[in-house]
Parts: sequence; C-alpha cells; structure tokens
Amino acid sequence: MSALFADLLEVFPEGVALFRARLTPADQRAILDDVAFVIGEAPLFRPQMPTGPYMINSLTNCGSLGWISDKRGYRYEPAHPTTAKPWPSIPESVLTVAQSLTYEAGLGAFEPDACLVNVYAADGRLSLHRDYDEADFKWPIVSFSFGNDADFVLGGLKRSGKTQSFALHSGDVMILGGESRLRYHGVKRIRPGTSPITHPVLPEGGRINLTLRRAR
Ligand code: MD3
Ligand code: FE
Repeated sequence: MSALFADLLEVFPEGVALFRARLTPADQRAILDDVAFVIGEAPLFRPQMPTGPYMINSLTNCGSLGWISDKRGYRYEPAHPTTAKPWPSIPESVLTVAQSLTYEAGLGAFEPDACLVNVYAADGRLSLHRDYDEADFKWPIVSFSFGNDADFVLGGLKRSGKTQSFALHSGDVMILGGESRLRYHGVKRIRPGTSPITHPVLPEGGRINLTLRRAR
C-alpha cells in the first residue's frame, strides 16, 4: 500500500461499518440537547453488577425498553429502576441517522426499541464484553460517540480472540451487524482534551455513547 494513504484506510471485519465524522459539531450539539432532555426525564444511574460492584459509568435509556443491571442480573425493562416511569422515547435526531446509515450500510431497515445512554467520566472505561441480552442477533447495534476520544477495542467471537484497537471520535457513528454483532468489545480509556465540542451534558474530560438496539 502507498504510504500516502496508509493512514486513511481502516480495515474492519465483516459486519462493521464505521462512519467517521458523520455528525457535524452542530449535529452533535443538537443530539446532545435531546440527550439532556432524556436525562431530565430518566436520571442517570450507576447499576449494580450481579457480582457485587457498581458499574464505573453512569447510564440511562430511552425507547420502549431500557437496559438495566442489578443483583438479579442484566435485562431490558420498560421502566426506570428508581423513578419507575417509562423511558422517554428515542429522539428523532438519532433515530433518523441510525436508520439511514443502517440502510446505507446495506443492512436494510432498522427498528430499534432501546437506546442505552452511556456517560463516561474522565476515568470511565468498559471492560471486554458481548452484547448478549437482546432477543434476536440479526438486528445490528448502532453506536454514536460524543465528547472525548475513546480507545476502543474490538475482539473476536471468543474472549480469547485477537483484538484490534482504534479511536472513536466525537461525531463517529459505528454499526455492528452480521457476524460482528457478537464480537467482544470494550473501551480501554478516554483521552482528555480531545473533544471538538463542549455541551452541558458532557462531563469534564468525559464522553457520551449512545447505542441503539432492538431488544425484543
Ligand atoms: C462491537 N458501548 O454500550 S459502542 C455498550 O463506546 C458498549 O460506549 C461502547 O459497548 C462505548 O454495550 C461501544 C460500539 C459497539 C456497540 C456494540 C457492539 C461496539 C460493538 C456490539 C458488537 C461488537
Ligand atoms: Fe457493548
């Protein structure tokens, strides 16, 4: 490969589509305004893991179902764990982008019923895991990144598989479908001072990730 283009080519496994900088800073701020509304209706919480400790990141959800974790395990629930109110609906601003990019990626229609809002503080991370609580893995997951860069790790179908690391930047949209839907993945660290935008919902030094899913 020519050295000139070596930095531009990113090669990913089948089923991964990464739309770099798909959202302009103005798009990103408009979506974060909607995220602020969601957090107002459904406050951020730190779920307890079945094994005991609390998750390092705080989270909330929108959509008819939301992902939660407590001592009984992980699952999707129709209501917030502390307010008991239904989750607010998925903002049109994210839904339309997720649906058009899924179509653009050749994956057809996407009808998500759940959107997990992950808020990373400056020291936030996410250990290697699979998203395994959804009913039908034929549906992709669509992820949106905002704020500081994340060092993302994409692994194989087994925990011990080979991994690939790359940064996710604010405004990137990534789709995980096909054979990659069940790959292990995680976030190693957040890089402070790399965000191209500021917004009241972005924690100092932190990051927000939205993942749209079809839970049922
Ligand atoms: C690869 N969030 O919420 S998003 C999660 O950046 C989660 O906050 C990460 O993993 C974050 O569960 C990663 C990108 C992502 C989402 C789902 C995947 C990557 C994935 C499913 C399979 C393989
Ligand atoms: Fe995940």
